[in-house]
Amino acid sequence: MTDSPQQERIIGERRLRREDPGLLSGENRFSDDLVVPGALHLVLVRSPHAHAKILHVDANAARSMPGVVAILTGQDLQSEWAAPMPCAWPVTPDMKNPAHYPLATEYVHYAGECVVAVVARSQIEAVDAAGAVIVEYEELTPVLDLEDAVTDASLAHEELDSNASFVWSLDPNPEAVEAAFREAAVTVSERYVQQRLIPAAMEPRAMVVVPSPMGGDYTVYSATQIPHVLRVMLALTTGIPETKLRVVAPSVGGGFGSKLDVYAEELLCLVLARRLRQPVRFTEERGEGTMATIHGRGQVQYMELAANADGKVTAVRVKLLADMGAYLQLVTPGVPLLGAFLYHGVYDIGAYSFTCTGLFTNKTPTDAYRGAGRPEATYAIERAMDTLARKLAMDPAEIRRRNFIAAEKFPYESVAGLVFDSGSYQENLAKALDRAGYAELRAEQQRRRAAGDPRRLGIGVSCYVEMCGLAPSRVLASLNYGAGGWEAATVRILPTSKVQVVTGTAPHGQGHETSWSMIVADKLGISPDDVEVLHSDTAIAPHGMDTYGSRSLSVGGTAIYLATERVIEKALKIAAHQMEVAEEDLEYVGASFRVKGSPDQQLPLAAIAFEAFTAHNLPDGVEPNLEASISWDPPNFTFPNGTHIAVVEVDEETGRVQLERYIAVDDCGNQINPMIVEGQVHGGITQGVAQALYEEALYDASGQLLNASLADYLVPSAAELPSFELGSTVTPSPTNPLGVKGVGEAGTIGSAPAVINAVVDALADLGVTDCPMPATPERVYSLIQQATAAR
Ligand code: MCN
Repeated sequence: MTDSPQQERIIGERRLRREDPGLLSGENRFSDDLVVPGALHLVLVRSPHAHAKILHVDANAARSMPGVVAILTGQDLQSEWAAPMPCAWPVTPDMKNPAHYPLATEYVHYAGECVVAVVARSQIEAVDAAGAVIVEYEELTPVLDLEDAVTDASLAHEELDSNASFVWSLDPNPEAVEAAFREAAVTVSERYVQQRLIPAAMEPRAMVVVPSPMGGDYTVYSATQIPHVLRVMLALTTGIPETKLRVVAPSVGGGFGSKLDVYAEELLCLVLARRLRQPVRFTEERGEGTMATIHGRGQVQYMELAANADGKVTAVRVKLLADMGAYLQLVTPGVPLLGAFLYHGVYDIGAYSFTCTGLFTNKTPTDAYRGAGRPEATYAIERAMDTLARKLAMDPAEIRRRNFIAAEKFPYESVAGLVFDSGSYQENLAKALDRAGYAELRAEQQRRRAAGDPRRLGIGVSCYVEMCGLAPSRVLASLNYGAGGWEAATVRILPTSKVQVVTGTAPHGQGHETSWSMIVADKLGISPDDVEVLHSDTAIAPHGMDTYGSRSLSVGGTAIYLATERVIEKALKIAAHQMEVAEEDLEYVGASFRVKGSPDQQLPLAAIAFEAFTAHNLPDGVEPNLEASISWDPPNFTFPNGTHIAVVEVDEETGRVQLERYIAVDDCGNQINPMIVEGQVHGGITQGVAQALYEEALYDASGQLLNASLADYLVPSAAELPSFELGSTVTPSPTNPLGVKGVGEAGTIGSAPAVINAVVDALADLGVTDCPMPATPERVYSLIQQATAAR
């Protein structure tokens, strides 16, 4: 039996997100909204120093303050832990990973680290008592700069003999790389800095742990992207059996990777609830979250290209210093690896070498932030391609065209060992250039230059490919990742023919309820409104790998699709039995089974669902109920790709960069809901533009975060941005039956290099060849001054 072509398609429709009314009306409940009678409040005394020895904690005065229930130090809680805080990605066998506990015991390693837990009956009482706790420290020299860290002149962790946590290399053919550089007509050698970014999700982290009144069981409500993984990690770290833990992620207001983690506060709330036998809650303050929630990026990239005289790149060599921050969080060391395979970008290159040194510093730990490794890789190759074009006096679009992996080469085995599924990079570029009116933009740029117009025009092109859809479990094993990459789904048709979908994905802004209902409705020929999607509660959806790495559609959506297919297969058996015809004589059209060639003879799915429920007349060997469960492990990643073009105006007199236009052509394979796709691309582009122009976590010489509040850390809003001009190409992925690729990170991956390429392009005739991120007016102005002085 196959789908009938007559079936009305729902996949591909622009449908409004069913999630939004609840979010927009304030009806939805976030973790901090949950009313839990009798809940105690946890407030943390945090280290004010980046690196120090704890000499003494004096909590006597605080203990006698009103409402205080408990004040506990790291030593007091040490017996609560079955294991240190988890890092699930030991990228090398000899990776150094200093033991990390929720409360520091002897030393602190970043400003903001938790030192003392204060529990009181109200938030205000806990805050007051925390203010009365006196901690004496002996300050130690902090390690703050990555290029200093690599010298080991000072150590971030006193017990280690080096700041390096690991060195990881991918060097399939070193001789070929050497030869390519030896024989190159032209080489590029650049140093780029990926500044630290603060994820700044709209909802700060919040959690409440509720012990069951009978004792022994705990429900953990947390603003997390990973309820399933969190449950496993909470069990391993606290010794509480997994069976006694239920993790629920209520509505979650964004994460961007920052909620893909196991945090000290989650562990503390859990063990305090166990110890005190009462619910315990914690909600971070924004200024606290900017220090205590993970940061993103934080890399220094040494990027080299070898090329021949006509611009064909022959080798890419990358050396990376990656800032782990003070500790390895859940996937910290793996973040650079997600980019390690992609520094050659969309180009067909013969020789490749990548080495990454992961270094400890006395700063907030880093971890996955939207794109995780792939924006960094794309930035390096796309900036370097522009430099190469400039050296060869070629147009940036032309040099890209000459190097693209040709459309007919897919599936394409890359020099780094990946198999890219599908793509048409030429078409992406052509569409984007056309949409931008590239030739006219270049003419306008020349006109302004000739006229000495201080409003300089810059055009930046960036082409990207990413690997997402994490991930084939076997590949994850080869990278030493501590979990699988499958996803689970159950599809069940209830007696009244309403459909329930249970998914292991954990949406936090991506619109899964809408998308998953569309996949099922499309397959079953019913209305999406008849499909309920259940998620983010381990009691309801016991299996899952959660949401990150733009995996949810290509892995989780596929699992749902396959489970729906199985339900139809079972329904077919029942229908054939009821109708007394052979299975192969039936076709499924418009939510009914009908006899091929006799459309009047049909049995609706609704009738079969009821039959499966009463089980009065089922065929032999067919179990009651219309339900199927799947755990699907993808055979490969998916490889979304695209071309982005930024058009900026740089004011020569002030250094101000205005993003005038932004054109993006993305290929995420077949689109389930183009409106959601566009929304994802909008958000992603905004985050990449933010890195290019606005955001940077700034530290002073003692390791204090200088812009810990959102008054100082500039997160752009719609007011700073033009209306994005979006287009797409579609090369369906052959790795899954839906033909889909991820889109959740694509915008972020393509955008920062497009914007910086545009800024440098605007100033190139002055002799400017690079502009570090973020391209603040001050920075751009001083580049203009230096370039003008050097002329
Ligand atoms: N989609 C589609 N057709 C495609 C691809 C995707 O209709 N070809 C839809 C999907 O059905 C889904 C959405 O787009 O509704 C995103 O799907 P996918 O690309 O699979 O990404 P995930 O759902 O796994 O989301 C994770 C991704 C990541 S890694 C980050 S970081 C991120 C992002 O999503 N964080 C977000 N988008 C975010 N959006 C919001 N609002 N908040 C965040 O924290």
